[in-house]
Amino acid sequence: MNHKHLSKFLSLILRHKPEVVGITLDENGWADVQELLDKIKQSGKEINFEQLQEIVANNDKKRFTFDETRQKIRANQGHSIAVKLNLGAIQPPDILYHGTAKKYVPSIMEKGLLKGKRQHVHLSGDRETAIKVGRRHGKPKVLIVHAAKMAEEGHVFYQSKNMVWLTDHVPPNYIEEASPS
Ligand code: HQG
Repeated sequence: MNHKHLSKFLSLILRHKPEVVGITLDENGWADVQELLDKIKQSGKEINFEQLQEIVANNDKKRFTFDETRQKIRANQGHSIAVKLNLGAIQPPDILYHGTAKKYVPSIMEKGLLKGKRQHVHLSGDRETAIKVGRRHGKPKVLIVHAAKMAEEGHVFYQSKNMVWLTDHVPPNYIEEASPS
């Protein structure tokens, strides 16, 4: 498998369905590296430790991290299964961005941003990243989130190791439609 396919397969295993290769994650989302490699091979796909290291180091979004011993690996964010990432609450900047598809905007302006199947709502620190995230769903639309105001009013923010901003829910009153750039 090439880098992109392996990265997608690892996302599936480490964020959503470890059972596809018959492993389990611990409560903090860590998988045993040797077991992961063995079970991926048993599932019929080619992977070795060097490729895994390459993905951890060079993946475009730094989606995965080893522990200090390199015996464990986990996804930095994006989980649908319940894992405790033990991220500390952190003060967000004034404004964060959410990239979505145009077709979702009416529903978002009504209900706010919902985390859906994931553990958090995902926000980006810059508009360019938000456009890329939105494009995954259709014609991209960038929404401005008044994050500092949210924090002031009691909403908690986290930042994943790969710099994605996370929160539980963004009510509509903190969301503004960005003018097309
Ligand atoms: C939308 C990628 C209707 C939301 C990215 C999004 C990210 C609503 C979709 C990470 C809604 C969920 C997550 C509402 C939210 N009504 N639609 N009330 N509230 N939505 O994929 O944020 O490449 O679960 O706007 O970079 O797109 O996988 O979330 O369009 O960080 O590493 O519902 O995934 O990272 O879609 O993406 P997703 P997301 P990776």
